[in-house]
Amino acid sequence: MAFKGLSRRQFAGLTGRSIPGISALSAGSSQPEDSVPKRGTSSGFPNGFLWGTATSSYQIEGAVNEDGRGPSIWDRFAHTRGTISDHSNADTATDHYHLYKQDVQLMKALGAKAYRFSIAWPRVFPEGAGTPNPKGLDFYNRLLDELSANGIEPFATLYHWDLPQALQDRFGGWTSRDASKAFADYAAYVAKHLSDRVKHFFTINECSRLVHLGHGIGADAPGLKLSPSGQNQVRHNVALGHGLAVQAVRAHGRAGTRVGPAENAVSCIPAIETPANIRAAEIATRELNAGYLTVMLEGKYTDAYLAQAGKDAPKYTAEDLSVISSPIDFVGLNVYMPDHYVIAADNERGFTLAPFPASFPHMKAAWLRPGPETMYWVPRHVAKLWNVKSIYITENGTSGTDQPAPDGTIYDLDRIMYLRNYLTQLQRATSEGVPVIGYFLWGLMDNFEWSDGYEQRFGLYHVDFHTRRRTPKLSASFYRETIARNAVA
Ligand code: GBH
Repeated sequence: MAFKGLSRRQFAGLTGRSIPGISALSAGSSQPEDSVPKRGTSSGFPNGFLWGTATSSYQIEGAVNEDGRGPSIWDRFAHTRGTISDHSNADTATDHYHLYKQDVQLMKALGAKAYRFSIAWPRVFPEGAGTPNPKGLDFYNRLLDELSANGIEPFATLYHWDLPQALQDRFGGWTSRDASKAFADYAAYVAKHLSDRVKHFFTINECSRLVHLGHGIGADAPGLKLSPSGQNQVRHNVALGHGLAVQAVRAHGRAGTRVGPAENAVSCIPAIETPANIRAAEIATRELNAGYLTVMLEGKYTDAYLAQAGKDAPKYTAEDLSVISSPIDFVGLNVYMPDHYVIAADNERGFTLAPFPASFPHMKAAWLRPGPETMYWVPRHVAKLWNVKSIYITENGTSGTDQPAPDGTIYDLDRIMYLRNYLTQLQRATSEGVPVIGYFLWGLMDNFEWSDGYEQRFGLYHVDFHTRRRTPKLSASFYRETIARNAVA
């Protein structure tokens, strides 16, 4: 099978142990060495802390024309000349649609007990609304059965940017609140059919990127460059879609189904950790996320947000705001980098944002500035500002050059450095009582990286996009050891 040559020998080689079979790669096989400090609850992560990996449908599935799937805005966008840096698309991507069983084994080999994936709306409703396509849902039934057979808990994202193209054509997608309503209908259908096995749903992945890159600068599908008022309305419609989906999951999911957002909150870090800067960073967090987490958790737009928008403010009703702020069970946070270092200031806002010096380092992706303390401050601010009781880190990771060395191994030491430092800061947070209860590493494997095509690799597993073969990078061993060391029986 496609697993051959992959991981066993390489994993064994990397860990200096002979590992006879795939199953032996799971968490149990990897006991801490004597020299490695044993982490109990005092020095490690809390009991029951969930370790997982994450992916999204369009980035990995491929099979875009199979089993009745309809086109999404990302199919259209990727097939438009000049949108994707390497002129690729995700027609095949990692071919996860066909290789999902193998991919579940990749998770199992890490000892990961949770998996965050997204459901492709255009598989379930090829036209976006109306008649569902049972064959599309069946793929997720197969995946869920496979995860369950391997002891991996599913966390499903309802929307990771692959809007059915039909809805873009019919009413302009998220520029219309009809999209928010169609999203709720789709969420209701998915919750009804999958909540026997999926206990945790995320509504929308990264509202802010969907709004800004998709409808502001046009770098993501649907490639629009709307006016400020147009963008503000999209932002509101997306938030409304989140709220309506929360209600739909509650109404149609089985008792005990949990739901929340998966946001890449604008991250505000105290430049120096003084009480005044920490307070300023909290204020900045609330203001700079006004159209996203703030409205979801407070049920109102901040005065500063509305004042700044002026005549371009979105049109909404009081009822909208109460829908948007429907109670959620947890907040999911995608944490990659510091967006702003904050300094307290005696001005109207109460803070200033320090400019980044040109010499500030970045990972392979130019936007990805490493700032491990982001992993501490973002969940801490969210828990403190809004009294949030449960937080999942829904994404964290980095791309790298990931070239195999002459011995065939991918020594992705930059990724390991990044992860080690971020996880140390995560542990700082949990040890201080910040209620983070799980962590999903992005990503399980290299994938279609949106407008970067296949040029940015974020996976723990390397994917050869000609053969689709998966090979663990050194960071896969790092993550496996991390999980094993922190697995508290
Ligand atoms: C995540 O977003 C996505 O959820 C995931 O699908 C993706 O694979 C992963 O990142 C890795 O990129 O080009 O200067 O405009 C991460 C947060 C915020 C990162 C917006 C890219 C755009 C920077 N993203 N940012 S720029």
